[in-house]
Amino acid sequence: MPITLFELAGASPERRFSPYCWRSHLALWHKGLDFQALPWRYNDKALIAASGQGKVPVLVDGDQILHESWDIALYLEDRYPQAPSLFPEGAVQAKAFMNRCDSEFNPAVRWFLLPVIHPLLTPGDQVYFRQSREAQLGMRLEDCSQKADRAALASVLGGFAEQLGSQPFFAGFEPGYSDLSLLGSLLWAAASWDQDPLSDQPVLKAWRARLAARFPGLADYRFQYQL
Ligand SMILES: N[C@@H](CCC(=O)N[C@@H](CS)C(=O)NCC(=O)O)C(=O)O
Repeated sequence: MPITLFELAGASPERRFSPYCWRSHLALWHKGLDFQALPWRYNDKALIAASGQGKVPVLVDGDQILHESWDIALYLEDRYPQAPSLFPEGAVQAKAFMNRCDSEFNPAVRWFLLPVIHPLLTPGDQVYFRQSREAQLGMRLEDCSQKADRAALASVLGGFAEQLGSQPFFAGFEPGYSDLSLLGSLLWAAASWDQDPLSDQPVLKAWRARLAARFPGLADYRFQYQL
């Protein structure tokens, strides 16, 4: 039985916009593993109940059921050591970089994304998304744009561009989980928002094009602009 990845989808099944699910999806591609990536919606909690929690990504590999994108990456590295390593940069560095994506880029971009994701969801998921996100944020989705700060986003991206410098990938000469983490977050944006956060970031744009070219399967999914 092939590996199964449950990942968040909009009303259109080829619109996948979870940054965490993309990390697992890209990790499976990076390792060259055979897998099926099944669309999952917020209201499909029963489908992943065996994982003992209610969030995706969920990976099923034989009798192993995993959740948490980082734990999935560690599992794949351990279970499939003969496939290309996910951590050429070292697992500690990769985790630190992933945490930086989660603590710097994701919070800066989410104000642009949350309002545009809502209409892309199934009608049932629209209700769940509005209730859960508005309760978390303490504001209406429509008011998120007041927090959307282009200068703050540009400053975060500038920091990433500086770190990349003249290296081809964040992990070094070859891509690693650091690269997959930031690309995962950028695919969250690309799947939902019609504006490219990298439009004024030539260094990162060239990095993304280099990395995306490694994953021809991206062509099967729906993005708002050319990566
Ligand atoms: N730390 C987790 C985060 C997973 C997560 O938040 N997934 C979201 C989709 S982006 C989810 O499934 N949310 C379900 C819900 O809000 O009910 C990971 O890295 O896997």
